Parts: sequence; structure tokens; C-alpha cells
Amino acid sequence: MDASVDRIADPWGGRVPHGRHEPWPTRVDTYLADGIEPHMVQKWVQSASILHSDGDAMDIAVIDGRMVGVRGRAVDRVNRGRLGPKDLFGWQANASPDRLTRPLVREGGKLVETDWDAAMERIVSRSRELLDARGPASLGFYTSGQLFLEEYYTLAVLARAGIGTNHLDGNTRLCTATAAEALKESFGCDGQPGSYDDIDDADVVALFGHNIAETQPVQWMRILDRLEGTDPPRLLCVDPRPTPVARKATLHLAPRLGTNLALLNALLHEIIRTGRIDEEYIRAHTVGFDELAAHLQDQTPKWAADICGIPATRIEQAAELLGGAERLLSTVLQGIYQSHQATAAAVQVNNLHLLRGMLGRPGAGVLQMNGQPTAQNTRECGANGDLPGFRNWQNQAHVADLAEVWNVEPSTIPHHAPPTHAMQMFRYAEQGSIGMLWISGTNPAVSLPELARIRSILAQERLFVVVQDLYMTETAQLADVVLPAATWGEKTGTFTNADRTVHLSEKAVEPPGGAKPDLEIFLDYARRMDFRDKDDGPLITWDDPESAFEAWKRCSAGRPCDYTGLTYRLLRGGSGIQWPVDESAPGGTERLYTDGISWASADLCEEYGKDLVTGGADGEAEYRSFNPDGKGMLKAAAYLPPHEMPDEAYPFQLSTGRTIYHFHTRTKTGRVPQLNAAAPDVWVEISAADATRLDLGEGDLVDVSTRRGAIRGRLRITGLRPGVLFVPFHYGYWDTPAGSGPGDTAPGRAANETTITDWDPVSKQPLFKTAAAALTLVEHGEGTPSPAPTTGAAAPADGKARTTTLGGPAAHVTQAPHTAWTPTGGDQ
Ligand SMILES: Nc1nc2c(c(=O)[nH]1)N[C@H]1C(S)=C(S)[C@@H](COP(=O)(O)OP(=O)(O)OC[C@H]3O[C@@H](n4cnc5c(=O)[nH]c(N)nc54)[C@H](O)[C@@H]3O)O[C@H]1N2
Ligand SMILES: Nc1nc2c(c(=O)[nH]1)N[C@H]1C(S)=C(S)[C@@H](COP(=O)(O)OP(=O)(O)OC[C@H]3O[C@@H](n4cnc5c(=O)[nH]c(N)nc54)[C@H](O)[C@@H]3O)O[C@H]1N2
Ligand SMILES: [Mo]
Repeated sequence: MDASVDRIADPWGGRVPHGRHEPWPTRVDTYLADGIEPHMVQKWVQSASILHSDGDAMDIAVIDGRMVGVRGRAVDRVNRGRLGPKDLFGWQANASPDRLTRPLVREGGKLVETDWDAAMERIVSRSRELLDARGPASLGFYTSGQLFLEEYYTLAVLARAGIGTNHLDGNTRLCTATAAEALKESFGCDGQPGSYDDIDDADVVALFGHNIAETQPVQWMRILDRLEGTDPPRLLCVDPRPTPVARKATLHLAPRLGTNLALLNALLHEIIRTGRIDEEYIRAHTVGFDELAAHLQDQTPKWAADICGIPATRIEQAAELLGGAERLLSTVLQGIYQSHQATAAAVQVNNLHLLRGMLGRPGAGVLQMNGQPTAQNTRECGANGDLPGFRNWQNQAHVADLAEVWNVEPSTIPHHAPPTHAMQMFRYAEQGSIGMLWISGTNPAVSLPELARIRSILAQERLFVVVQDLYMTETAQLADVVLPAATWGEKTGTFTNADRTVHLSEKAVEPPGGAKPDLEIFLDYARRMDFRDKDDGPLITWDDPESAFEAWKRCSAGRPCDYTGLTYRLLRGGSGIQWPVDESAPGGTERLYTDGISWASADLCEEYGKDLVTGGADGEAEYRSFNPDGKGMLKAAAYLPPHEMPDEAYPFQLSTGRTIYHFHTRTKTGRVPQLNAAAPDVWVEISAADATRLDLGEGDLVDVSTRRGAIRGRLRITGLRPGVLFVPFHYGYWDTPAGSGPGDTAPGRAANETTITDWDPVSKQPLFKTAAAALTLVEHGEGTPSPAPTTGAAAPADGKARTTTLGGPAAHVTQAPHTAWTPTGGDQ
């Protein structure tokens, strides 16, 4: 019998005990709109989720050209039918009545509706003016981790070879720049070593700054299922918040914010000291061991204990857990990536796996996670600060090879300097050297640090801003041209999740009004700009998703992310497939580095490496001398304290992040009744000890301020580390009453009013997780509940919130009983 479960109240649904070394059984989750029965559905259209980096495969239910629900795909390797709350309910945002349906242009200070021709011509004429007067470096493109592969590749070609600008980056800079950089530093190249299947075989799973329960809920279901099966794994959780992961952990370390590197150094010190390393693996597959060991000599647990605020014995216990694992799976995410020594710390997790030979075997792997659903493609296609196909901008042969694929002169592709990172692009826009900024699929007026500054940059008269989005976002409101985009379910394309699984997502319904797929918009621009190759043929030779995919395959050939063996046909019907997929691996590749490190030789690698403390770049000669045989690289880094430490005026450490119910700036989830009701407004988390000390209670209205700005919200008292405050970053201003936005006098509600313009020197990823902050009481709650959910990391410390997060009948989801999972290739 199918079960019916309120998946707002119980986000992870029922358990299916899952024994070690066994395939994870299926459980098919289906949600259909009120009144719709399965037999009424006219067609099911294949897709996967774009509300996190898991790649949960699903079919979209369609009746009379309208989406009416979704169902998990049982055949898929990633989720085996399961869906998370955002997957289940999120599709409803597509049909929101306030979707953008016509282009807008600014006239006399106001945005007014126009047609596509007029809007595109305005962009083209501004592009030409700037190119003529100031050259390609006056144009910048800031894109997303949420479009499709075909769209990024087209954008990368038109920006890098058509315009010839180096200013192209994604919001992946805020998200997974550190994942990519850490992989380059250790393995020479981007490319996720591990696989989600490692969860089935690991005996220890270590999660570093990763609240997987709320941010990749389906893989958390897999871990929960293993915890109930035979031979369950032990979990290590490193996180200052009492996340669901922390609650299930064998060992939970809650470090002081921004001290990850000290903790990791001490863990590695202990592991080396106690001889829990694989000397043969180290000899065969790595360089740098002696330097690393020497550097770690005095980084004892006792030394780290004071810095991290964790007893030395707990650090020793953690080292024992990691050092004793037979098959260790580690995951790393924003608790590590969004801090001042992000890459340095992420690399120490790679070091842990290299030192212990924990790579390339079932259960032994590292997942330097992605966050956004298609961030992997932004990186592969070179729509971030890299060249397409993980090519090395400093390697002339790589640039020449790319020039050949595009049939342009190598000099056409800017490679005199590293591709410009997003924070630098906004700096150039601030200084005036960038005169046009084309923003697609991202909402920087809520998601970038120090919002007062970002708003003033985007509002400048001299900066021409194009925004391509689904809704009138906080960023679109500051644009000169707004282009209405079609999205997931309204367009076809592919994307790749955090474990290299490529999915096809097919068009299920028509976009609203005149909204167009991002691919069509980019192709239209390229046509109007008449970009040419070196033989005067069109630079861009494709005209739809599938031909764009075929073009990308040629660009990926022979590179680590080789797609040459994939086709739309292969991706239809069955499971997603993990790259590389080529002649030698036609069914895809489950794990990288099964036989040593394969992409780290100087001729192949994506980058020659950087100093982990300063970010200073190495050249080819330095790389060759450090790593002559292309092995895994063990790199050491000295701990430095966070740039902004608490003081008398700002005594707290402030962190920001996510809840399970919302996606980023809520443009989608804020328009979904079940999700929005579960977490309707911003809140502030504080530890029970601090609340008692300051005589504060649940629901009290407080201001959280930093040297940049302030926000106002209601308190939730949790088991958070004392001295820390936490604020979700989801809440901007589009759905607040007019006039209640942020100003110099009234506090706002977007967490980034408070964050700092500062980044990791190596990956250039901004710091969202450590700021010095002050807390002041505005008024006591007098019984008003906090809007914080009671399910996840925000659950009340004493278990007694004044409300409980429930979804009610509107959130009931069908869960089909589990069956054994039978893998299928495509072509079914
Ligand atoms: N529900 C939901 N899921 C999402 C998203 C979403 O918006 N909503 N977004 C997707 C995207 S793009 C991303 S990038 C991922 C992010 O996924 P996560 O990284 O899991 O999410 P965050 O909440 O940003 O941060 C994770 C944890 O880092 C901890 N942390 C903060 N400071 C430190 C520190 O100094 N050290 C350590 N060790 N931990 C620290 C926080 O307490 C928090 O629990 O989620 C993806 N999935
Ligand atoms: N304080 C703080 N700030 C953070 C973070 C944090 O943890 N704390 N996390 C950072 C991270 S990891 C991330 S990933 C960023 C996310 O930051 P953003 O990318 O700015 O957040 P989103 O709300 O996902 O914005 C995506 C925009 O694209 C639009 N969109 C969706 N689908 C499509 C499409 O198909 N086509 C087009 N053209 N548009 C589309 C949406 O409507 C939305 O406006 O935020 C970062 N900022
Ligand atoms: Mo992200």
C-alpha cells in the first residue's frame, strides 16, 4: 500500500533499512496537485531537480499543457525515486501569475514593456558602442549555476571568442569556486573523485561544514536508511549548528567559526603521528609528504583546541574515527568554502584521503560538493573563471586546442591574465571600466555580500545592466533591460550533478507569454552581433539544445569531462550517466582516480597551482619541479585567524546559510504555498546560553548589526554554539510591503546587508560565514512565535517552540513501497 506523508512536517519521509554493500532500494515519491489522480495525467515528461546539486531525477506530470505534479524516477542511480520537499512542491512556482512575460526597457527612469526586437537591439547597440569606444574589456557577463549546459557553452563561446572579454563568471563563484579550486590544487584538475554510491559502502562518513540533511535531503535519506540497516556507518559532523546531521552523528565537533584549517591540521597531525596512513599509496601516488608532515609537526590537538574552542580529547577522538575508517567518505561544503581560508581547508580534506589512500574504491571517496544544480556545467563549459573543458589558460597548447575547436585565432581568446572573478567584475563596474553587465539566472542584489554597495553599483547611470530572469527580482528592478526567461520544464537541456551524473531535462509545457529559453536569447544576441570565426563563417553554428550539446561534445573531447559518448537518446528513458563517457567508458565512469591520479601532469592539468595562504599563482616551471610525474599533491597551509573577530562593539560571530524549505533568494520557493508557509520570514538563531545571559526569549524581535548594515528578525533559541548567531540568507524584499526595504535608517531582512566584501585569496569565494556582529533587543516577543521552522537545524533547543512546522493536507505526498533497485542504462 502506498503511504501518504506530510512532507513538510516530515521532510525525509519513511525509512527503508539499507544494509552495507547493498544497492539502495527504491521508494517512489509522487506529488500531484489537489484533485489530480494519477490516471488523469496525460503525459509524464523526464527531468531532474534544479533546486540543489543532487540531480534528483523526476517526471513532470502534464494535463492540457499545464504542470500538475511530479514523480521521482525509480530507475535513476541518484535518487531511486525519492524526492525532497523542494523537488516535490517547487514546480508550482513556474505558474506564478507574476512571471515576466515581456521584455522591459528603462525609459525616463521607469521600466516599461516592449517587444523582443526593441529590447535586443538596445543591448546590441550598447554592446557595439562599448566595443568601438572602449574594447571588449568594457563588457562583463555574470551568469548562474542554474541554467543548462547548452546555455553556458553558448555563452562561453560568445563572450570569450565573440566579444573577446575575459569578464565572464558565474554565481558559482559564491558557491563552488572552492570545490573546483581544491580539486585543482590536489589533483591538478576539476572533477569530482567520488560517487554518491560511496554512501552504500562507507564505514565512516565525515561531513565538513555540510548540512546535507537540509541541502541535499535525498542523499541524507540514503544515509538515514543506512543508519537503520546492517553494519551502519559512523558519522562525523563538523558544524557549529545543531543540524540534523549533528544530531545523528557519532561525533559532533562544533568549532568556532572560521577555524576549520586549524582543526583539519590537527586532525592530520594526529593521523600522521599515530601512523594511520597508507605509506605505499603516498609513495606511489603523491608528492609533498615530507613538507606536509614537517609543517604539521606542532599542530597538535592541544594547539587547535584553544583556537577552535573544542576540547583536545574530542579532536583526538575525531582523528581516531577518521584514521580507523576502512572506507572513508568525506563531503565538504559551505561551512568550509565560504570562509577566509576556504581552499586551504578544503585541500586538507583531500590530503586526508591521499594520506590514507581513500580514493577510487567503493566507499572511499571525497565529495568536494557543489551546491547549485548545474554549477558543474558552469565550470566545465568555462562560463566561470576557467576555460572550457577544464583547459589551462596558462598552457599555450590548451588555448591553441580550444581555438581550433572554435576555428578562431588563439589570440582571439583572452588568456593574458586569469579569467576575471565575479567580485572583481563588480569592482570594475564600481570603478567604471565595465560599462555593461549582463546578469543571467542570478540575483546579486540579494546574494552578494554587502548589499548597500551592490545596489549602488547596479544603480549607477553609467552602467548598462541587463537582467535575464523569470521574475521582477530585486536585481531586475535595477536593470536597464529585463529579459523574460523560460526555465526548467519549459525548455530542454542537460545538466550535471555533484557526482558527475548527467541528466536530460525535457520541455514539458510552453513558457508563459513571450518568455524565451536562455539558449534562444544567447543565440539571438550572437546572430544580431554577427560573431564570425577566422574564415568569416558564423562563430556559433548551432541553433537548438541538441545541436549545442553536440558542439559541446567536440569541445569536451579528450578532456576529463569527456561527453563524446553521450547523446540525448542515451539520456532518455533510463538513469542519468556519470562523465567521462567516451569510447573506453561508454556506460560512464563511477569513480575517478581508481588507478592513481590521472590529470595532474603538467601537460594535462587545469592549473599550475597557487600558494594556499596568499593565493599567489605558480607557473609551469614551478609546477613541473614540484610535481614532475603528475601525482596527487599534498599541500600544507598555516592557519590564520578570521579577518574580522568579535570585539566589544560586535561581540558575536555571525553565520548565514539555509533551511530545507527555501532555495536561495526565494524567487521560486517563496511563490510555493507549502514551502513558504513552512518558513515565511527571516529569523535569528541564538544559543540557549547566550539567550539566558542576555535575558532573551523565543520570538523576541532583535536587530543584528555589523560594520556594513543591519537586519531585524525574531529569535529562535537553539543548540547552536555559544557566541554564534545564525541568519538564513533567503529573505530579500520582493514580497515585503512597498517602502519597507532596506535603507540607512530601517534595518532590512536580507542577511547580506551585514556581510563583508572579502574573499578566500585562492578561490576568490566570498566570506558569508564569519562576521563580527552585535545583537540588540527591539522588543520582547510577548508570546509571538519565531517564524523559524522546527524541523531542521533551527529546531528549538528545549523542543518547545510555540508552533510546529506542519504542511497539512496540501503537503501530502504518496510514497510507494520500496522495491529492489535495478540499474538501467538509457534507451529503455
Ligand atoms: N534547501 C536548500 N538546499 C540547497 C540550497 C538552498 O538554498 N536551500 N542551495 C544549494 C546550494 S547553491 C548550495 S551551495 C548548498 C549549500 O549547502 P550547505 O553548505 O550544506 O548549506 P549552508 O547552510 O550554507 O552551510 C552549511 C553549514 O555550514 C556551517 N558552518 C558555518 N560556519 C562554519 C565554520 O566555520 N565551520 C564549519 N565546519 N561549518 C560552518 C553552518 O552551520 C551550516 O550548517 O545547498 C544547496 N541545496
Ligand atoms: N549570506 C549568504 N549569501 C549567500 C550564500 C550564503 O550561504 N549566505 N550562499 C551563496 C551561494 S552558495 C549561492 S549559490 C548564491 C545563490 O544566489 P543567487 O543565484 O543570486 O540566488 P537565486 O535566488 O537562486 O537566484 C537565481 C535567479 O535566477 C532566476 N532563474 C531561475 N531559473 C532560471 C532560468 O532558467 N533562467 C533564468 N534566466 N533565470 C532563472 C531566479 O528567478 C533567480 O532570480 O548565494 C550566495 N549568497
Ligand atoms: Mo551555492
